[in-house]
Amino acid sequence: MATELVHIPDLGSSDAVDVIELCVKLGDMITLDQSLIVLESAKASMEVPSTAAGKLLALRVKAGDKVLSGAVIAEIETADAATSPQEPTAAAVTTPAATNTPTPATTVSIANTTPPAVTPAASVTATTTEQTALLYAGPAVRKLARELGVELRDVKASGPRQRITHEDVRAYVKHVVQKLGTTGAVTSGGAGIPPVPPVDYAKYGDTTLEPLSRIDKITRDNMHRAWLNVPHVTQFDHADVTDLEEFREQMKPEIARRGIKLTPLAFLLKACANALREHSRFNRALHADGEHFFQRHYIHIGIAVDTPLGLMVPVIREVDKKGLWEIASEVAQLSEKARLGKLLPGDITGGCFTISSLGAIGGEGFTPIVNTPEVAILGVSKTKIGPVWDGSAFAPRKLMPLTLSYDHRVLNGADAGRFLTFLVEEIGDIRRLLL
Ligand code: CAO
Repeated sequence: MATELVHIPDLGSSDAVDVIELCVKLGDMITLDQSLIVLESAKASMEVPSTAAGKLLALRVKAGDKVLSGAVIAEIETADAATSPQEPTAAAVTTPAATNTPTPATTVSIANTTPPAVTPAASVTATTTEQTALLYAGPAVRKLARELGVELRDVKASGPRQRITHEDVRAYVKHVVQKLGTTGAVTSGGAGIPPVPPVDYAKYGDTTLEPLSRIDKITRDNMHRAWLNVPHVTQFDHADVTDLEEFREQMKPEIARRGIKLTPLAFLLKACANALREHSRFNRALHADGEHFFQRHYIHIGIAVDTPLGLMVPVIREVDKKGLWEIASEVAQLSEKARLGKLLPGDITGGCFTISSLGAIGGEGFTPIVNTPEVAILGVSKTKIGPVWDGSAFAPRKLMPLTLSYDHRVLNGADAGRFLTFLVEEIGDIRRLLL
């Protein structure tokens, strides 16, 4: 018998994330890849799988803790591991040795603590007593709350030691529904925005009131923020993808051999990386003081992914330095992770620009909302065959509709015209992607 330590994987970010749920309890027999805990950042939640199989001897974190990459989360007694556990340094864990039951009295307030140096070994930081106390709920209750889109901090606890029960969550939902009645009055965001008048929908037919999912709530807030803050303008064009599609057709045997799906999106990502390099104003972000801008010197591009959980935007890093196969493979991996709800904070942050492709779904064009603080976003619609004048006659060509929405505080119409024209040229003649 030996003991193995399980760590928080590389989150791809130096920000601490919340432990929102423990999925296992002491003494459980753990299988490889079984989810041990659930982490949640501002943008996503993720389950941390076990890297060892065996009996759970100790949990070093508890719900409400904040953790960083590399923190030890569990000790597992394995049947055949040869190594003994490497103990974290004394400074590694600032919360008490974790048990399944959080003990608010022994948690340390951040305000009273000098934060330890951030090293993988010193990665569990303390939470405030208040925060921990508010998060007293078992995994099943947390799951229910997540499914119903309920913030646990809004729920009044009635269980022993201020524990939130299933009933508390249901009572909260009932209370909200009663409060809203059948009108669903939508309040104004303030700042002089006129509120939408309430409507008694039940007057017109049967209705039910359903909660938004957590990801849908995040999208709601992000879109509203971008819509209110960013003066949007959208530029339209078509790229002639006849040659690109012919090339993809020729590549079919190699696509099959490599097992990597080479869709137009990989070409678009590469073309956008070139466009961002040539038109660096598109790689700016406004400083909050309104007097400066940040000029990014890297090219990370987000792709909007439609998932059963809601809209997510994983980010492909350093697109300018990658080849088409590598990009295509990352698109497949990240969109799969998004669909499984397994994106890590590092997968969804740091984007410079976004592509939203509805090409596989349909439509002739749409005006995407800028993923602020980025300053532009490309919308891609379904390729159709259309007539193109070749100087003497109309020829049938494959045309891909492209729309570019941009933040008019940072970019002008002429910038957008140049950027989109450049993109159309790159996609129209894919040899240019090499330049
Ligand atoms: N025109 C015609 N066909 C297209 C196309 C286009 N513009 N873009 C892609 N296609 C084709 C692909 O080539 C593929 O067909 P083949 O297998 O024959 O090559 C098929 O459509 C399916 O593509 P896909 O969706 O699997 O892959 P993708 O690389 O085009 O897109 C992803 C990946 C993750 C972007 C996509 O699956 C997705 O989630 N799109 C939705 C994005 C979204 O919701 N945007 C709105 C956000 S705002 O609410």
